Amino acid sequence: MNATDPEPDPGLDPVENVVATIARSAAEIRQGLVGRRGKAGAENPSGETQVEADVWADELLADRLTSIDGVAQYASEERSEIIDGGDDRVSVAVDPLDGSSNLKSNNTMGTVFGIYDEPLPAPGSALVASGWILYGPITTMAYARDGSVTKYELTGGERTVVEEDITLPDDPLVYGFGGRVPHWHDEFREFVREIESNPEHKLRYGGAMIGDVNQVLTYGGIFAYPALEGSPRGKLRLQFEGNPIAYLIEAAGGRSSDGSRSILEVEPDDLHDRVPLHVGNAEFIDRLEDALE
Ligand code: P6P
Repeated sequence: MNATDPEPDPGLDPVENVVATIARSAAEIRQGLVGRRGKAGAENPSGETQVEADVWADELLADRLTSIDGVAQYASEERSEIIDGGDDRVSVAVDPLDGSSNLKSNNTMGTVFGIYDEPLPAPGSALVASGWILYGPITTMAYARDGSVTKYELTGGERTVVEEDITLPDDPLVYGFGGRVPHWHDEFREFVREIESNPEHKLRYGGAMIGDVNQVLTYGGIFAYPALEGSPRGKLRLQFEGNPIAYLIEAAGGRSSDGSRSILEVEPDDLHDRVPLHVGNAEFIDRLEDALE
């Protein structure tokens, strides 16, 4: 850790130290995006072109989170191997910059994290906390632990609670679906048509899953990046995106599904497994699973 790194607090348990360190790093990550918008000349383990900020944010978080007592493992969407510091208490999986393709166009991006109490790769049922930082007009954090979701505003390394015990609004408003329409399975396409047929519902799809999911958390609705013709596991990663998002949305009273069951029940084979991701109001996810049966 270099001199300017925020110091972990030995008085906090590892989970709170991880969350506090990520929150304290958000302002620096946001500032560090400037000047790091170019291609890094490499691909991540999922075969996606990395931008400089992907690599830089991953190295910053790896350095800080592996320095925390109680953190056994650090894994990231941007690196093929797990940093394994021994049999300590928690394992941290991070998508350092979700939606980094939005960097060039200056649109919303985020940092997604999941804290597991089992070695990785692990099912979402092993999560003890998860959340995300959103680099929007304001830098915010949504954080789930012990079945409760809290939202913070982050300014200069400090975090201020702005909402506690958050639940999805009962009347779903927004929807956003990834992948190309011609590649959607017929049953999914039919489900989407039903959602779109309600004039109350509004399309929100911004190219960074975390921005779209945060809209679902705020306004109610559904976000999905489904199984596609030719990509049966969809695009999003189970450890770094699917599980943390599902854990938080379920803690907020919503549901998640891989098409037939909660994302949190999916047993991983590999660290970089993809998963068809559907999250939102329970009524929508129930209807989706009926449609895909
Ligand atoms: P597409 C960003 O690269 C990401 O992983 C998610 O944040 C986002 O929802 C999705 O991919 C966008 O994928 O196929 O629409 O470009």
